[in-house]
Amino acid sequence: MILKIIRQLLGRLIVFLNFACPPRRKKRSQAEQEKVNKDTQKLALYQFYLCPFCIRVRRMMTRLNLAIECRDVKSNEKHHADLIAGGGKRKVPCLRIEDNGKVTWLYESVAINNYLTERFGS
Ligand SMILES: N[C@@H](CCC(=O)N[C@@H](CS)C(=O)NCC(=O)O)C(=O)O
Repeated sequence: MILKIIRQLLGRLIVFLNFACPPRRKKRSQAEQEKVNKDTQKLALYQFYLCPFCIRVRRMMTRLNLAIECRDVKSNEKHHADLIAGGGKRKVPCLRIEDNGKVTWLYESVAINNYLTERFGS
């Protein structure tokens, strides 16, 4: 119970710090950004709003200027069920990647950030 409260408070503090110190957004030409926006429609981040590891990924999304849909697993039962059915476990963050009809579920914030940086960072 106490641990849960501490986790909640810490999560809120990190959300606030993230809000107060947002990363600088990557700038692209309009054509490049449109292409990136199209590509990111095939991605979805399964997450909790207050999870520090999810905030780490959301910051990277802001830094790389990526409009990836965030699907909250705590407040939405369908997203929760989809994560478990597709990814295999209730752990966030998890990035759902659709590529030519094939779906991959990528866990671990560092692995997700590496993937996003490699794909959209240049
Ligand atoms: N090493 C992982 C840690 C992820 C993690 O611990 N996520 C927690 C939320 S902060 C989680 O999914 N816990 C499962 C649960 O609460 O059911 C990462 O960097 O992504």
